[in-house]
Amino acid sequence: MNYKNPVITGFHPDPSVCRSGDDYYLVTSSFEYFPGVPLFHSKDLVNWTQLGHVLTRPEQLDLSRAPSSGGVFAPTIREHNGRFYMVTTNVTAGGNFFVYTDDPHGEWSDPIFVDHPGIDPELFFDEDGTVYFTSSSNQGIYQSKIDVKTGLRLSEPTFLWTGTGGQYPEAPHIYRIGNWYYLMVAEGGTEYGHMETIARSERPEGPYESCPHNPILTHRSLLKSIHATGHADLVQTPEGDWWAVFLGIRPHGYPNKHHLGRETFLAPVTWTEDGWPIIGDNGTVSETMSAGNLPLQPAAAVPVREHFETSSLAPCWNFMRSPNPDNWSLGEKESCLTLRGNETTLNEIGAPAFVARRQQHFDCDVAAHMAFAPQHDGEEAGITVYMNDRFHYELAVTRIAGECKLIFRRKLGSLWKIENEAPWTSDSIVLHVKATKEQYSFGFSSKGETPFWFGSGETSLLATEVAGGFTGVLFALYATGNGSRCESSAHFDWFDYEAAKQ
Ligand code: 6LW
Repeated sequence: MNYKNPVITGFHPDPSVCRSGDDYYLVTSSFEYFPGVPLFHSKDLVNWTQLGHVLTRPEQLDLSRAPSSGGVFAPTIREHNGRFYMVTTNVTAGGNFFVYTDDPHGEWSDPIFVDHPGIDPELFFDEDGTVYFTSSSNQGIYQSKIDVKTGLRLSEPTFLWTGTGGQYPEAPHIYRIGNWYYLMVAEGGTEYGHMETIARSERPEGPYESCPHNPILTHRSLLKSIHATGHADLVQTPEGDWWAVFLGIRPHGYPNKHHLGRETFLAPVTWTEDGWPIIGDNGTVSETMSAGNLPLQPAAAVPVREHFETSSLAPCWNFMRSPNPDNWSLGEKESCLTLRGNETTLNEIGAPAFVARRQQHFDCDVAAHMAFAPQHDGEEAGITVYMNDRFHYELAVTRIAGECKLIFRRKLGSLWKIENEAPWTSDSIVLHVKATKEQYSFGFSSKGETPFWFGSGETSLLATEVAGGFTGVLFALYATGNGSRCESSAHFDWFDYEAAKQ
């Protein structure tokens, strides 16, 4: 049987995986979005279901000052003696910390901060009980011993390895396999020069000897549909096979551009005769690969329509930064998501009324029914296709000079312009976005019938190569008072996300 890469599509970078029995758990980074660190479960490494997030409480995660692509960087997940640990960095508040749980389907602990520099931390539990904290700092990999109960550092950070000479050696992971300690890292930067390299030692502290076959994964300078492969983590199946999860991108057009962010890929790992792992086909991977012995079990399909009927939001939804509880509610109006805009606009480093899900398919249709009647000039609500505070498109109802209007607006760097507007008298509207690989089309209808198309924007102008940063495009329902708090609320009673049939 074959499987399709990426195994988790859309903005899901920096994957880390662990196994407990025949259950696999995987986390990805989340930057300025709340809750932090999406958490997935799988029985087969191919089909993943999002359980929720690791960092769900404001006490666990302060994103109030996180700029776009600040906040939570790459996490590592590990299981040790029945306890699960997730370690990461809040680059905007507090630095390195970990949380733990004995039930990955439940709540995780408050953060335990660790006074160790750098990003991309990992915890390695050695057989003698020593716990090593390893991270990337100052163009090198550094390690200290810690007390995992308190987070206190028990030794000074010491230098381990710089990798093979690529920029940004990062995402270190240590594995005890056979008689060796392997130290695997990403190098080259998370863009087109990305790669994965490995070294080994008889001791966790080194000295580490570089693998003669490095890099063990890279697509740099190859003619491939997948690029930027790297930032890998290894896992062994109960049957003894090894697999790697890692990030990659799917650029398109010329020159290359990608707008769905960095996604999570999977590839088999084979071992050379001299005892080194190689990822995929001699360090390269494809969109269709053999699942080998993996016991494929398709995950349940996520329903197209979100009815907002439950007391909490489904795991796919996200807020911008530390959410303001006054900005949103469920159930205030029956079976509706209600957004009440505050003064913050989508162009700022703040917490606007914003509830978003990732774009996970190049071709997809999004629609939402909104009831909204702006009472004051500047009150605005609608749907945004959002890459970051400087690059986004929106279709919205607003009031300008006493008149209610439907607008289509584009924010592209320093350009900010309403491209189309029309008088709007109804307090009910269905907003539509149709995405293809090249273009977003924005339209409206009254009950969800064929939309009247009202504006469009290139996907390439929201791409990472243009907009910068570490994230990918999200579709968000939002509201803003453009400088003051809205008196009028926007009510959304359904939201559709439908991948186009292949
Ligand atoms: C991640 C690090 C990186 O923590 O980007 O470029 C950071 N390298 O590995 C955000 O994904």
